[in-house]
Amino acid sequence: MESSISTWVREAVDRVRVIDMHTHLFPPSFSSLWRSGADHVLTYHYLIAEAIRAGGRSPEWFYGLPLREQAAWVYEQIFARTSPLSEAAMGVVAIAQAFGVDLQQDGIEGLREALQHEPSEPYAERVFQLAGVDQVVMTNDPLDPAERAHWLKGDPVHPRFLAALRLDPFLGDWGALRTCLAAAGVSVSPAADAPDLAEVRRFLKDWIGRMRPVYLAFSAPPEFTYPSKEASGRVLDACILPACRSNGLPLALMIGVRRRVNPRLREAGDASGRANLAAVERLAASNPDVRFLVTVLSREDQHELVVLARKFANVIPFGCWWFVNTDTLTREISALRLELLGPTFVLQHSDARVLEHLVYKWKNARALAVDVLVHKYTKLAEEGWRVTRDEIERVVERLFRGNFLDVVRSV
Ligand code: FIX
Ligand code: ZN
Repeated sequence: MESSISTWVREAVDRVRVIDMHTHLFPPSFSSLWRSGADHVLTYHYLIAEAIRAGGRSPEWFYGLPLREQAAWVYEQIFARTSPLSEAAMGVVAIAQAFGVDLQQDGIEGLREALQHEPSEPYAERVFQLAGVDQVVMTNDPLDPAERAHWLKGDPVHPRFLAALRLDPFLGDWGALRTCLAAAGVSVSPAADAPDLAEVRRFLKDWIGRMRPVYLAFSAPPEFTYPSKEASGRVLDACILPACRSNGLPLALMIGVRRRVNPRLREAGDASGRANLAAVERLAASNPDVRFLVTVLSREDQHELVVLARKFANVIPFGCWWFVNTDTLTREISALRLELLGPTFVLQHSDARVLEHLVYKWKNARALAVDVLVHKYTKLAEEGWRVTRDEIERVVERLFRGNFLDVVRSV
């Protein structure tokens, strides 16, 4: 029985076509935002933080280099001078292997030759096939001028790329939001009063119509609280939640990020902190008609989130985000979720920033699913349950795509 279970799980996990519910990827038509190729793979902000630790140079020196030299320097610190043992470094080794590059023999030049830097539909297709991914969800910021330009030009969105309307600035400081909105041609007063909130609602309606997102989302610091009398609290209650309701869209919350604790490191300078999950509890309790996809950044919050999800069916935990997306922690978190929720969560998302990240992030997610599911199904069989191949396939399908599709379709 044990060997059948292991074969059935492995085969189901190998075969499943993933829906990746959170990435930072863009389709080839959004050319200025497209990221692929060896130099981008090597300058992933996870690796920049690690290389600067190891290499003894300042962030200012590093960011002063052109992209190719940054990549070569990261390569030197992490791959040439030591073993690439971190999660992100091993990811590069896995990408190289998937593209037939022997990194130790061919080095960075081998990787540059095998991976394509320019936007290309056939290349995107090849990477999706290698990763076994069907569709990815982007992170779409209507206040980002570069991104806005692509949408306003009407650049076509490839069907493999789904949109998610990302609203971080709407949950931040009202003054800063006013400035961003003004740049997008929307004028609101310092008061954040009813007419201002009506303007924000109009802006969201307009962008939901243009992007056709599968969910709305924001990331928040540990201090995120609900309800709140601040302007951000009013925007959430009077604009974002109504937009979710009237469009039948879930809201994704990514809580626990402390942005730019080391601003010199730029994107690599964010850290994590413990969230206030009582705020999520109040949000879920007061808005039972909205579904919340929730991920938390600190390891310490994972158990509380799962317990909360047991109490509120409109809370759906998703993925192991960023600093908890490691070999050790994804197993711990996914097993915990299965133990307290059964297969009613979204197993993983990639957070890919560079196209080829899909390859290693999903390879890791598949390996974690095999480990956790073989263990659980073996235990289930020992308890006397006649495990079938069919039920394993259904659970794998739910964890890698079905649960997410149910959330975005069923509201
Ligand atoms: O807020 C987010 O979506 C984060 O995932 C990113 O901002 C972060 O930089 C990242 O890439 C983590 O994986
Ligand atoms: Zn992200």
